[in-house]
Amino acid sequence: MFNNFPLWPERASTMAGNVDALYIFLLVLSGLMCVLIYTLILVFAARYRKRPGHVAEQIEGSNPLEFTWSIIPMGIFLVIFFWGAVIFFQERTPPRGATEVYVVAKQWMWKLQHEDGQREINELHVPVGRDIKMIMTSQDVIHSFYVPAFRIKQDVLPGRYTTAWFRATQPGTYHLFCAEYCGTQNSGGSVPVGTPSLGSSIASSPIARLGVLGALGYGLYRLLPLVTK
Ligand SMILES: [Cu+2]
Repeated sequence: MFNNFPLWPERASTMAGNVDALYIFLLVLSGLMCVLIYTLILVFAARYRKRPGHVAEQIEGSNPLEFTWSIIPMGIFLVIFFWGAVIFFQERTPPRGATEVYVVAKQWMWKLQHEDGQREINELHVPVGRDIKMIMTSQDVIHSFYVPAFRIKQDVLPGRYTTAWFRATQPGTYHLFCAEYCGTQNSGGSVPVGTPSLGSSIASSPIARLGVLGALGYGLYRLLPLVTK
């Protein structure tokens, strides 16, 4: 139903539904609180307005009231905390056996290299239904790998590796943005998601097809100690 809602990007990864559910929960909760607070303001303003013949009565606190308005919000905040934490850990923990893609960001492009050495620029061809883990670094400034349809966004920093992962759920071509203001031309790319057969044909292409530089880069990635499985 939300796929046609213009304020929502497409949902094309296993994570997208979870992130949206939490977001919608926060939106509805904030909306309800807003309505409740403004309604009470209006009701109390009318009910306890200054009138001739009425003298204000001093109210000296109430323990049940204090406990109620402390415990109920605390419960709600804890729900938000644990729900958010579960999604955070899912997003931060690439599944074992994920297919690795090496990503180097630079002004202004994404350079991506598959496990078998195949390279792409500003495009990441992946199959549906496979876990893809990006191991990323930057050649110059801070960039941010952002695919709205997958609900993933991860800073890409010079001198450090960061990772992100996703599993695409439907074929299509999705925007790949840089979500950092990294220069006068923020880089933009796409993630074409194909069928499993397309993906396996990409994955099975021989490393021998690489140029010398590509093979060197592949070897360097393998050697660097920070690249983890
Ligand atoms: Cu950038």
